Amino acid sequence: MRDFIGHLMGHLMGHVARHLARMPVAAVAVALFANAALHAQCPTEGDCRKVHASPGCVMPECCSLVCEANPLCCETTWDDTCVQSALDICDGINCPATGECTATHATPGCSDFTCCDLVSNFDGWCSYAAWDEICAREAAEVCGVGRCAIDATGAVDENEPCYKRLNDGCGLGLDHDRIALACGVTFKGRITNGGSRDLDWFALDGVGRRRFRVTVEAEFPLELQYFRGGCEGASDTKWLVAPNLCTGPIAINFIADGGTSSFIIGSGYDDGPLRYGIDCDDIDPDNPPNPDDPPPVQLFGVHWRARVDCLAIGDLDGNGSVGPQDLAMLLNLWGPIPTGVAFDPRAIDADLDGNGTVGAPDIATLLSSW
Ligand SMILES: [Ca+2]
Ligand SMILES: [Ca+2]
Ligand SMILES: [Ca+2]
Ligand SMILES: [Ca+2]
Repeated sequence: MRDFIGHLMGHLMGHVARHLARMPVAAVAVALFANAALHAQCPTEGDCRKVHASPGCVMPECCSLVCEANPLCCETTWDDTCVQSALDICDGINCPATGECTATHATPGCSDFTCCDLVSNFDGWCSYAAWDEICAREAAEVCGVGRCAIDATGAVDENEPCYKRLNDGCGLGLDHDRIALACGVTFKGRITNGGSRDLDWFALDGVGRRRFRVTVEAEFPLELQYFRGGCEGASDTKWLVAPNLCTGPIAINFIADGGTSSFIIGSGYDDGPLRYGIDCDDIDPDNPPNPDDPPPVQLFGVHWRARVDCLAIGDLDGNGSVGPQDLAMLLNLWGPIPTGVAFDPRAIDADLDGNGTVGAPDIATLLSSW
């Protein structure tokens, strides 16, 4: 149902509607609480939606909202009036709630406040509609993972302030708006999704098929794409990889097609892009923040690091030379490339000429780069 609604809304009203459909609770909660400390007595024990003898209740924001309106709820007892206020005011604030965070359940929210709050902050659906399989997967990917910090000393900066979009490829037009590729160079940059979603595009354009290895690490949920073609006409996203958060560098050894193609760093999961939760505190000199604006939302770090290596096309194992192991790998993969299975860029690609089959011409190509 969620997929259907998301899909339908995406088609009907485009990006904005889809964004809103997934974001209502987080946006409301952050707007409400960013500038306000929690009420001194909140949170305490007891379900906000049920009468209990002790003052206060377990959901921090809801407890605060109710006690601001009716201080007795935090001073004497959580009675019928407090429950009624909670039901009226706290609609959609469901952290914590019944149910394991890593297990699917039909009700919104889950039992671990920190995890429930984190996931709901970037996927409002989870504390608004139901804790579905996507919420459970997101919880498994991000909850309990400490903040990771990457070391990008000496790397070449993408030079894109958080408030500008300078290398966003088809978002701007490909001609000048991608990071120029340089073999053997480590780049660093930041991804932010406050305002429009940041994507950092690398230009891989060239004559003929070429092999690259990209080694990437990030402080945020990382999404990698290979985009084939220009912005008009028949272009497509050939693959998408979303490794778990903070699991260290991942290396992808792949063959790029001849002509125009791009490698894209963004933020997201297997289930979709991350559109919320990595703001950045760069100040835009032309548009400084209003003191009444909520502060940046920083659920994750913003930094990424990516090294691009240009390999010989016959270097299947990516060890820097073409030799017997590469030939052995090619022979192992002899025959037609299976169709109808999702392309995995981490799989070894031995179809050096890209004709859909690993065969004699590919051996010739491999030997020519021996
Ligand atoms: Ca960037
Ligand atoms: Ca960018
Ligand atoms: Ca090799
Ligand atoms: Ca071939």
